[in-house]
Amino acid sequence: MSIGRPPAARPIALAGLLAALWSGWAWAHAFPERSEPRVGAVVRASPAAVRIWFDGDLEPAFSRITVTDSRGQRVDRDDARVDPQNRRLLGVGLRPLAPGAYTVRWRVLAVDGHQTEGDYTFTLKGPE
Ligand SMILES: [Cu+2]
Repeated sequence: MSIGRPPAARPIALAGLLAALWSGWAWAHAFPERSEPRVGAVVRASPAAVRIWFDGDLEPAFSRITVTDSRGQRVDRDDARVDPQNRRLLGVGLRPLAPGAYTVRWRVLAVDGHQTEGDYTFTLKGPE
């Protein structure tokens, strides 16, 4: 079995990811309304945190975000939590990031008892 993959596979994989992402959101019970960084964003400064705002209240004990770099290494601070002042807001702190692509994975339990999950990417652009 080959562990390499042709360069052409990457855009196809990303397109599939986006399709899964949007269809997942459309059918979710608590689904994201917006996020920082935004889905697919290219940012110039290392963000201090990832935050996702949902359309319904979350169960804090079963809602989490992880962020990984292109090698699959965790770059979040493992401190994901629902904001006590806003139970629709889930956030996690980030370590200082190097330029590159990052994947945000979230899994939440809505107060109606339904779990949803998804992922998206953002890119930290290096100096020109
Ligand atoms: Cu539901």
